[in-house]
Amino acid sequence: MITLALSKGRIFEETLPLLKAAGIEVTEDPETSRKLILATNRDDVRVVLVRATDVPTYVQHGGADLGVAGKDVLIEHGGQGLYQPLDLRIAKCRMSVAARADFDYAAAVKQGSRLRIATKYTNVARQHFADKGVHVDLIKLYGSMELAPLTGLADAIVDLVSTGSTLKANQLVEVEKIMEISSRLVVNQAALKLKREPIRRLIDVFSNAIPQR
Ligand code: PRT
Ligand code: MG
Repeated sequence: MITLALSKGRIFEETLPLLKAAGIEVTEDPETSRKLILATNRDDVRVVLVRATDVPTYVQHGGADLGVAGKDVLIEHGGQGLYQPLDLRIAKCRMSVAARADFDYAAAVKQGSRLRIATKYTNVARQHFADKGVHVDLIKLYGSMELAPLTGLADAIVDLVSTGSTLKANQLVEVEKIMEISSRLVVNQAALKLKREPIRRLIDVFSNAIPQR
């Protein structure tokens, strides 16, 4: 049995075409079913649904053989014990710094001001500002980062941006791009040895089915 860990939503949706290329069809819809283990048309493949941030943990500890996780999630997790053979180029977005339109980020950086940065991505943020030589106080949040600059909790946020409409709706502007983000295939290292053939085959098919945009 091969167990694949996916999160509901965009990662599940965007992984489906890759699975299809491998002849795998998930026979239940995660949006309507309450099941956390989903069967497929293949007796030897199943999908487990976990929170996006839990995918690396499941795969690292063998709760799943493979998984699909965003680069954002992998950097924060650290990637220990994970083989990362493929950038699947799905669930694309970017990690950026955003602030209120009336906050002069460039000037604050230039003056060497200490910035309060709210984010879920403390590892990425710490590294980014250290590289720039900017002193920051990091405020760890678990969601709704956009609210932080609006309430005075922080000067700026580090968050994912795709269309930009969430920032716009909250009168925030993207002031700096940090990195491009996409999702990777992650594989448990022991599974790679014990189930080498079926896992290799999956990696090969996925690799040929990756969107080229
Ligand atoms: O949503 P939930 O709390 O259940 O979990 P999650 O946010 O961890 O999962 P999910 O499914 O939302 O995201 C899974 C992965 O998709 C992330 O780890 C990213 O690698 C990737 N991804 C791609 C995104 C986005 N695009 C994205 N736009 N993840 C989140 N967003 C959010 C962003 O945080 C912001 O709130 O969407 C909002 C911005 O979108 P725009 O289009 O308004 O700019
Ligand atoms: Mg989300």
